Amino acid sequence: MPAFEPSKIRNVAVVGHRGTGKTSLVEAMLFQAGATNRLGSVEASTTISDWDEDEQRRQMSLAASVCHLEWQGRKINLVDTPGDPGFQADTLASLRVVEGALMAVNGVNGVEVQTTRLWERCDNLGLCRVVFVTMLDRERADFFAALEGLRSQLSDRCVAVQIPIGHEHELKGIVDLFHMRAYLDPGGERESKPVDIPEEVAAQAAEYREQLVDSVVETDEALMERYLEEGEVSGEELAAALKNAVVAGELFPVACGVPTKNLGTTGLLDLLVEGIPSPVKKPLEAAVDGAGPAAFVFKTVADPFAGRINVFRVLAGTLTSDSSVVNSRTHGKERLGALLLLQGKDHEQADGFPEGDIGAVAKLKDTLTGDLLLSEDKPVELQPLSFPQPVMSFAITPKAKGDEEKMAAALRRLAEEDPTLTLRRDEQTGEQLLGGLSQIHVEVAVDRLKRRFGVEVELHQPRVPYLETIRKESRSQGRYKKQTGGRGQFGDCHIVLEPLPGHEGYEFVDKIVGGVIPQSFRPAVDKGIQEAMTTGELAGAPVTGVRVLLVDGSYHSVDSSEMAFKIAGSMAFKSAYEKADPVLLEPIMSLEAVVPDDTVGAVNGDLNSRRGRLHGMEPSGVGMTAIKAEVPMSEVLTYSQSLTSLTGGRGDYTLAFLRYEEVPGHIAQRLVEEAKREREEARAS
Ligand SMILES: Nc1nc2c(ncn2[C@@H]2O[C@H](COP(=O)(O)OP(=O)(O)OP(=O)(O)O)[C@@H](O)[C@H]2O)c(=O)[nH]1
Ligand SMILES: [Mg+2]
Repeated sequence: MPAFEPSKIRNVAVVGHRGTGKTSLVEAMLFQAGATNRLGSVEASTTISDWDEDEQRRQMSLAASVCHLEWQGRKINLVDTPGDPGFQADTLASLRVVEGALMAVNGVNGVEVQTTRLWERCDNLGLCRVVFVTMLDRERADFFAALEGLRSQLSDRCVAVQIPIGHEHELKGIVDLFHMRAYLDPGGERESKPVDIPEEVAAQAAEYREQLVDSVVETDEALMERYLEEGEVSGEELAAALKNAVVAGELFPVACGVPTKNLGTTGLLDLLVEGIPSPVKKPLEAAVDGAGPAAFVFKTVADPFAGRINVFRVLAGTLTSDSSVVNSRTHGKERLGALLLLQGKDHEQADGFPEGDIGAVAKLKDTLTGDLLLSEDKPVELQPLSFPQPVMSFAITPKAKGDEEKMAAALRRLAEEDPTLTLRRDEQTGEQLLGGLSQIHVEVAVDRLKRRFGVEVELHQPRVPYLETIRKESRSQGRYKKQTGGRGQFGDCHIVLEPLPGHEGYEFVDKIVGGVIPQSFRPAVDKGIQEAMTTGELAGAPVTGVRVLLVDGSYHSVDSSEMAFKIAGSMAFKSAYEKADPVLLEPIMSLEAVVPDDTVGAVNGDLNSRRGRLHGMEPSGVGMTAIKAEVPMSEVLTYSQSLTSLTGGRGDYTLAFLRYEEVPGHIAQRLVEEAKREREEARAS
């Protein structure tokens, strides 16, 4: 493919709710433009963009896939993104490197949860949008209902530029309201030249054409005046005004069709060329203006064989192969070898990429998603990529003993590829925790560990990181005395424990007067106490929220040592702790679930039984309600399964840590007994 001027490039992220036909739509566009010779399908695992084995087995996109085609002398870069919220890292990153989004909407379901969320995201990023309503050949599909939903729930500036001819199984084609021509269902072949509008939809087409013209002229005062005076405007004027309105985000054209039959693709491609601004018209990052090329890495593929591939968008200048750049995060030099032009999994070598283009590069030393590559090391502030926090985590162990290191290394590789996959060791429980955005997100990671890296693992429910604290002031003495043969050991201290506000932190206050404990031994008391606090006497959890006053003590000029005072400190703490009314604390999470209206009662009832506290409800998208609540972490470790069954898979949720709170008495009692039993068992074995 020849190099294109920046003004002839269009970058489009294809986004939408899960299963709305994005991958099929990308396939249709590639086919119609001649970038591929056959129309592949998701069902037969033959699409260009869902090339990954895991995607094909699950018949869903799991990662962003970059493709390109040529249409009307323009290069269109298409980034097909996953609709499932578990895999939104790539979707969110992709939206950062394009001028426009193509929003796929299911013609049966209309606006769905993820449609609304992505729309808001596009609003925040100021992206131009084109909507495409799919599935019009399916039973109960209704383009006009979907259009109404778009207008009432997303924006009243959504306007139809195409309407269907016929419906459901009798769908025959679509009308292009802009040129007032029709495209008949090509049945999976290439769409050919448009034909006259069939009589059966002529009146309806005229009606919607008028709405389109009205909406467009409303965005242009001069045009509006002429329209009111003369009663009509020329096709060219209308085209120019529509283009301006779409680029300015004042109108969102709504097209429609059936990607799996390649119906509606021609009109859509025209619309992308016309409506989505080129990188020249809408510079992405003002911060990199000026000297030299700059590229932003928005995706990283960790291939166990080919190594790391970084996918980037050129923000300024031209990036050429065999040149050298600086990573602004590491300040390290990176040598660019061969540059790659991506078409799904295939790549072709490229000499360079101009400003605004999207390309890839293999084998950089230390470059990850979110990094900026510059011609020289200079300070540039880019808005960092931000990703959602994991909502669920599992304790993960290798099936084969001794595979721990291999597992950790493989997980690090996967996390490079997907920053929302997190691996961390829980200091308190010692477990390796794998965190993700959904059940299926974590399952896919486990599959990949096995298939790509040959590590088989097991997932367990993670332990809840309980804490302990005190509710009362108390005082105790710790006295350690030992006489064994030669030199003895002696340490003696008196301490007072006080609860700290908010159950947080630790303070050590030295109140010794007159040197009853020499200065040099006092830090040892502190150390002994802090060590004792790592495993509280109640349930073996760390103790927090305590102020310790060291008030008195005594020493022996020969037998005292740091060791002796450390032990004395620990003894004093343990005995004071028992008297200070200790209590267990548990993590409380804020939960936001979005569920179908008819399941709200069941979901709330279930949350109630999990000790949840409801904080509010509000409508969210068509027929959906957002529920906000606070729930103890221990009650939502496996919430994903419950929510799926309560909502028939239509609900989703996010969790975030809020604060620690006291565990209610009867539950605390059970936990304390369990911990006691565990400790006894550990001692016995
Ligand atoms: N009948 C019909 N089926 C369609 C249409 N568009 C897509 N499909 C089918 O719907 C299913 C989902 O399509 P995909 O293209 O994978 O949807 P997607 O939006 O990429 O899905 P995710 O990537 O998982 O979010 C596949 O089985 C497609 O063959 C359509 O217009 N009509
Ligand atoms: Mg897909």
